[in-house]
Amino acid sequence: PVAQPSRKDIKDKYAFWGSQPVMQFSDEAKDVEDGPIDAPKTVEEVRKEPYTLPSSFVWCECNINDPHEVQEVYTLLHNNYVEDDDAMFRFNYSPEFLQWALQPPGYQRDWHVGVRVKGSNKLVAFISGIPASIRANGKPVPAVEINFLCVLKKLRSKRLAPVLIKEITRRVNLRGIWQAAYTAGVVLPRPVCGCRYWHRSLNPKKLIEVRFSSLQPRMTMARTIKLYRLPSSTTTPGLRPMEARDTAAVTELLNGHLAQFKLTQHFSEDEVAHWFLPQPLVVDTYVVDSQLAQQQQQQQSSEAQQLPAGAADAAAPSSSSSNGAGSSSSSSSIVSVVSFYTLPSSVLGHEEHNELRAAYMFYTVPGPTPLTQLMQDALTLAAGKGYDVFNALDLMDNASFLKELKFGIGDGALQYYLYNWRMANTPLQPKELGLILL
Ligand code: NHW
Repeated sequence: PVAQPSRKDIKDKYAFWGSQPVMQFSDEAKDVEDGPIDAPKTVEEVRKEPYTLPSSFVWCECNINDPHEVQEVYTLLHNNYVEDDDAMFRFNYSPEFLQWALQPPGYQRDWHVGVRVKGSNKLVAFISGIPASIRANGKPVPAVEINFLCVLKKLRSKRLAPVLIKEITRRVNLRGIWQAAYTAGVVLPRPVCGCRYWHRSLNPKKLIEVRFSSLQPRMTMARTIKLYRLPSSTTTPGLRPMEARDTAAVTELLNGHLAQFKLTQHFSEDEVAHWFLPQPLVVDTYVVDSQLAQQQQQQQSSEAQQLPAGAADAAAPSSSSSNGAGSSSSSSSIVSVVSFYTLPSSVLGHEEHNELRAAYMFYTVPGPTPLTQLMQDALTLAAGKGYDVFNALDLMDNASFLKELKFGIGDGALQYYLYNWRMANTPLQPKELGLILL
């Protein structure tokens, strides 16, 4: 079992999605050209009144900066958001994470849409959008990313979700944006790409105890623990946490790297600062700083010279540590980036454990550092910080390290979608995809 939603069989009729400007299963691949699906509209043509809710509910804007209101959204999601098929785990996004995820540069408060019960004021549904510059087949597509769609369990199957989706669409359209990207575990018309989650055990004993994973045949617990043991320190010279002064360099590296993918995001410096500067229990980003690597090597070799004869060779720096050496400005000495975010899952109905601490791979730019080595270091750092599992999708170049680094494939798929945008040559292969939504 995994903490991800799983695939639902493709239905033959989608009452709501069949009426929306999204690619349909019936679209012939040969006819598909990149571009919007709906005829272009102006902001003036967009409906001014909110969509009608059943009479006992009202719309609200959730102020994510307000400690009480972010707690209300947190509680709704904590009790009602995505579960795995067997209802053993449920995503448990923290309030701090929600503040980060929902308030990037250019965020709009009226895109944090809630539904409350009239009278009691209880928050019973939520959907959010944030601005993002998407690139699809090389074309810039100003868009929103939609996330955290949630309806209270007791109010399910009453067609509230389509109303939430139409209302956020209206509010986004009112600001002159006509496209969106989103992901879901369920199959809807029509995925631009289907990805799989892979899981790397960091704390196999706990993962087995909570039945996230099981003891493999002919394996003992002791052997399993040994199999997944990681080194106590990282190996890439010059690896250090990202700092504000690295922002320009990281932006350049990231956009340069992402340009090769068919569906991806383009980041401004402000966005990079927001999405990547480390925040405890929200996001971790490490950079490889070639100047630091050089200093570490010099220090190592001067230490080695003070060692008895013969020991110097063993302490000599490895050749991979000369990456990018010779650059003089501190910003351009950054050659690689690796990042992950923190998304725990609640463990449902277990006497001993109530939380699974999961790190999720975020954007990574290997540069001259071998990706497998960089990811091994990310696993080492995550294990050191006490995470139980490290999750990664099979997108970008990830297939190159997953098996070697002992990730196992999960049973949940993650589908990627675009709203009001047709993309030629889809579905993409996961290795052509360079977009990560939270
Ligand atoms: S995916 C996570 C979604 N949330 C959860 O799974 C939490 C637990 N589940 C729930 O809260 C990440 C409910 O089951 C939800 C559905 C609310 C999911 N995406 O109200 P009804 C995101 O947040 C369709 C889209 O009766 P319900 C991304 C379903 O196929 N549609 O169902 C969100 C059916 O339509 P059909 C989904 O169970 C992206 C209709 O909803 C869906 O009470 C949103 C049934 O509605 C899903 N995950 O509530 C789209 N799950 O055509 C954004 C079900 O089949 C689009 N449905 O009849 C772009 C908008 C912005 C555009 C701007 C230009």
